[in-house]
Amino acid sequence: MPRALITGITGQDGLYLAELLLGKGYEVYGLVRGQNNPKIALVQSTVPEVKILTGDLTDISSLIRAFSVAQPDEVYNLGAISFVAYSWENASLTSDVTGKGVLNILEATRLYAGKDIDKVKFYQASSSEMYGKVQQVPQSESTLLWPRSPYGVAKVFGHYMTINYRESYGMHASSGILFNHESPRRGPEFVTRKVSQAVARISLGLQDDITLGNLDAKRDWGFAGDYVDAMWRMLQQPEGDDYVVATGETHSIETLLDVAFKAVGIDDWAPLVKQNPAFMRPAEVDLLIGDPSKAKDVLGWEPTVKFEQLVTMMVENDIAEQKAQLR
Ligand code: NDP
Ligand code: GDR
Repeated sequence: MPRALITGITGQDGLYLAELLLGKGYEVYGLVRGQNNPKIALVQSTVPEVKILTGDLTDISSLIRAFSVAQPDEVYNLGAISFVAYSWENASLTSDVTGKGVLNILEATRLYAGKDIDKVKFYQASSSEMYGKVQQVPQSESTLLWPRSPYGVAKVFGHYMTINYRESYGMHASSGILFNHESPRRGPEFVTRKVSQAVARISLGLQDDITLGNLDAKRDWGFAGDYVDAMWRMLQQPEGDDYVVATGETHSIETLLDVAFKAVGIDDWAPLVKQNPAFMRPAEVDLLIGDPSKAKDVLGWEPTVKFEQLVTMMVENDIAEQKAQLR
């Protein structure tokens, strides 16, 4: 039975990846931070077979300990401070967790492997946020990186450190440059879920309107369930490498609002949407659109959920959740 260690198990991707790996017969270990993390209950109810280990990406000794218990064949580093807006207000912490945390887990992986570097394969959750300022459209594995947030800068550090461990030590280390991916499990601070929750509540008469920031930004949004499959496929290749994972389509926040409101029968959403500069960012990533050709050709990976389907799924899920809370 193959063994996997996942950091960030309590997050959106951690849960989908755990489900995928358990379905393939893996023994799955999940790293959870904090002394009494309230999200342990979520992991236990969603994927009860996962074995929980305590640890933090900023504490290398906790990672070394986790490796000695999990004895993994595959490591998926999904843990991070992942909210871009928060990263300006907590830039140093974001650098420690999202940046240096990657070095900590790479080093723990190397120490665990010892002389047999082929013993373990490593996945790093890199991000389209590393592209930042638009240099090239669509963005591919060779596009220049120009991050526009402390989060993006920290991810660039982790990305190159992963490449460096591959080149220095021959480690099977892969970096997935994943574009935005969403689901009913997306955190409510991110724009898609903020919109799907608000639209659900407005349609049920529980909320009057929604306040957002920049409506012009464009993102390449896919479904998280599809994207964790790409992570697994990367680690099944003979060598580690870097791959863009995206749909190849982009949509603005305005289009997101169009589709979400349409799902509840509202065509004219303008009176229901307010804007507040508090939700604008000091520097914005205006346009993301990925070229997933390499993932398609080498990994045989393709997205299965279209944008409209994804947004409708999220709104319908939130309507059901809101109704359940009313009962
Ligand atoms: P989430 O924000 O949902 O999950 C982040 C996870 O990281 C949580 O489990 C969180 O734990 C954990 N974490 C935070 N701080 C630490 C720490 N100090 N030590 C260990 N774990 C920690 O993110 P997603 O699931 O959406 O994303 C997974 C990864 O992929 C992240 O690295 C993200 O940056 C990256 N990514 C995501 C994309 C997306 O569109 N979703 C696109 C590209 C990259 P806790 O619950 O305790 O806070
Ligand atoms: P992003 O996702 O920054 O792309 O990072 P987010 O959903 O936070 O923002 C997307 C775009 O929407 C605009 N926006 C708003 N965003 C939020 N959160 N709240 C608002 O009210 C709002 N109004 C407009 C933003 O300005 C932005 O342009 C996500 C995270 O999952 C990262 O961890 C990951 O690396 C990248 O996707 C790829």
